[in-house]
Amino acid sequence: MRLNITLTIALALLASACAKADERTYPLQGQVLSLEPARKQLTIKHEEIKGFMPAMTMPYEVRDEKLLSGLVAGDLINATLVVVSNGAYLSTIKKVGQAPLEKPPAEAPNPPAASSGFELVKPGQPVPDAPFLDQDGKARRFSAFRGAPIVVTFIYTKCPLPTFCPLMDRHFVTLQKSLKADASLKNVHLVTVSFDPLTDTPPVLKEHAKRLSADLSRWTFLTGDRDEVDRFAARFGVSVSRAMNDPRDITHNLRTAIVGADGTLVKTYTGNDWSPEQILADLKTLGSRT
Ligand SMILES: [Cu+2]
Repeated sequence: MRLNITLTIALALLASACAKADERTYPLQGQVLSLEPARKQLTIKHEEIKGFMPAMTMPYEVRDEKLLSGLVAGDLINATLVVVSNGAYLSTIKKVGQAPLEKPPAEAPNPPAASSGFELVKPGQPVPDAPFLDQDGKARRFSAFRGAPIVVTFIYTKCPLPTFCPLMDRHFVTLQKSLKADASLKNVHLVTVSFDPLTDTPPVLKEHAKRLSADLSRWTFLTGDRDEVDRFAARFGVSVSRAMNDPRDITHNLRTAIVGADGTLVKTYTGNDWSPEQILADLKTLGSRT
């Protein structure tokens, strides 16, 4: 019995040591802009996290929803950000003050079309066209992908948070595998557009594709003129803002979309809570429709 307990403790210690191996923690200071207790999420406008990411406004997750109780928008907090290989969450949150809210959270809908000049594409409407460069530096217009259904997403390769752009990459890796395995979906093409052309040049995208084991005959990485990319992405609901003093300091939301073989929008997925299974299911209904 005694031996058993010792063994159990030893195993538990070993397990926690392993779990901690790739875990990094950072202090995070900022202001709560909004709370979504049902999704165990809160949006925080935070200061630079030294050695990890610039100042940013982003949604963060908690694993323990009790951490959110008593918090309201406007609270100033000190928190601990835990980053693991495939996720990130806040493990402690301490309220240290209150301040008036300045501006709406980053995930707020884009400004009305009249003021921005960019209207969101609606399902059934043709998606915009734009010139891009692919990972080989070859000129590719978005319209050139017509003829096959496309799943398109928007990322930047330097994105530090595993639950954001890197999650889109992991989902696309999963999609690539499933599309290969399903004969009825074998013509579906994956497209990843970078909204950080300054860093994400064709060679950088090529290296990124390699790291993801992307099959370039089914998955294309695009970069291009920053204004063109921004205009194109905005039509899908992507909003990107870059710091004045460092354009690589990017605050962004996430959008992923299915575009039909005829070049019209089928469906847009918001944020990071869609699953590859959901997209596969939607692609299948698309296949049976045409
Ligand atoms: Cu990102």
